Amino acid sequence: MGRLIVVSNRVPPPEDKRASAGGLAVALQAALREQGGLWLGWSGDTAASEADSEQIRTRVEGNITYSLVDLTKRDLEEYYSGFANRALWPLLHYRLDLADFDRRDTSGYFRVNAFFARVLAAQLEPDDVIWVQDYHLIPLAAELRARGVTNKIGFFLHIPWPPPDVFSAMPWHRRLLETFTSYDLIGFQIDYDAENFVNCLVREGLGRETSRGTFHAGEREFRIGAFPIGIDTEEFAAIAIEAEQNALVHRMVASLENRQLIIGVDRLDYSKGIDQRMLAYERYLENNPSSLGKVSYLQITPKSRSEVPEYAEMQREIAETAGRINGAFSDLDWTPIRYINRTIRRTTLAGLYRLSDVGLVTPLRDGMNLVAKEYVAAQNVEDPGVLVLSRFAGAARELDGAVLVNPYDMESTAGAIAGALAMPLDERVSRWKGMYDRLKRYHVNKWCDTFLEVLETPLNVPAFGSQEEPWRAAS
Ligand code: ADQ
Repeated sequence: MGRLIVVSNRVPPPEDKRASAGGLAVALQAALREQGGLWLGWSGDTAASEADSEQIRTRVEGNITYSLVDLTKRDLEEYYSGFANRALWPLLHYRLDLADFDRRDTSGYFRVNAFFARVLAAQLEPDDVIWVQDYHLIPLAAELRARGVTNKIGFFLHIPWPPPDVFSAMPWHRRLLETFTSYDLIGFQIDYDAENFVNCLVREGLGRETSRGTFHAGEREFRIGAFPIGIDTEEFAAIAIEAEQNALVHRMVASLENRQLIIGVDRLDYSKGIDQRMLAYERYLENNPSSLGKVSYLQITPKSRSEVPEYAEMQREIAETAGRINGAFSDLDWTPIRYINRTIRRTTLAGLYRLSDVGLVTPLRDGMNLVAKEYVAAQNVEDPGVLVLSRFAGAARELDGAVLVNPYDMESTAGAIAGALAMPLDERVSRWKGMYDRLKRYHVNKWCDTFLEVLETPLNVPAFGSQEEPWRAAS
């Protein structure tokens, strides 16, 4: 087996060691270490000119080489902030109302993908296996094929894929869809996304299924499947136990004064439904006057993508909602919402999850949602908290012990919060146990290994048939 080549928009920085890195970066690094390999992506720095962006920097750590590319300001505006984050992100999260389909951004997106392909093609060896991550880099395989690359290329989409009527609202939907047929394996988080994608291909007449999970388009055959991403379950559980000694966690316990705690943890993003969640909590307070002063809701939300106007607007709205609710309900010694706009160390976060009676994870749409999984992993076996989870998060397909809610329905989300806070211990334990066992089985390393195994399985050998759920092909 050749080297593994990972390509993603960002490459993890060198200081991103185990304590701070998320499970995904750690799992990909483990796979790279096992096979030896290369990780290519944007460095996070802006190049002063196009000529400067041609200077590729490399960093070698053991048998992993990191290949870092600087992008120009124009590239970043068009490819990253523009097409990726103002067209594809809202479109793939079903938010046509927020999508901005701009011609210049679109050509910037294809141009930067062609640039990445040129940089990668120059470093490839014949039996390298390439794994492309996420929506920033969809046309990469097509650009590589155009340069004569015949290596195996897989693609994994971390975010949802909508049905054809939503996707086809983008003026360049067919052009983008065509580029997918250059991959050997296209992976989605859950079967619903894979099904939607297959429907898009079929609707456009770009592919047909030849056998379970295998598709044919023009001269090419490729696979489509669902590969729900996991977390480093046992390690996260261990961090959460250690965090009981953490000084910040102690301060939090002291400040609660025996109140129940609800926690929400999300990047500041409209897909996460933070405003709607605060309104549901407000409804819970209104419907349950006896809870006033007895419950605290901690919402930890680091800012993200502030350069995109829709995000700045949303940031203002959420801060206003939190301020209004606090103004209406606070007492001299109690604030109903503690709203924090910063990143928290992974260890502290694990301790805070463990401390919380309820994990409130209510995205309007989410590919998977790792916070839901981390919350479950962090719980105390003897006295676990309750996960209240949106049915529109990919995680809802797996975490059947959660209290599932429709985040657009404030009244029933408020009811679910009340039910979760009052849930008896035996029910909490039995709901939690099934979820934790599942998270142990579908660890992030298993996600990584399974994807690569299917990618490397020849097309005439069944790759999905014998697999235990949830690794099932779209059919
Ligand atoms: P994201 O949209 O970023 O990921 P999510 O899956 O919830 O969403 O992952 C967020 C990560 O950031 C979690 O590991 C969480 O602990 C961390 N995080 C969030 N807030 C934090 C804070 N204040 N401080 C520190 N850490 C914080 C995309 C898709 C998801 C998909 C993932 C992985 O949108 O649906 O699950 O990729 O495939």
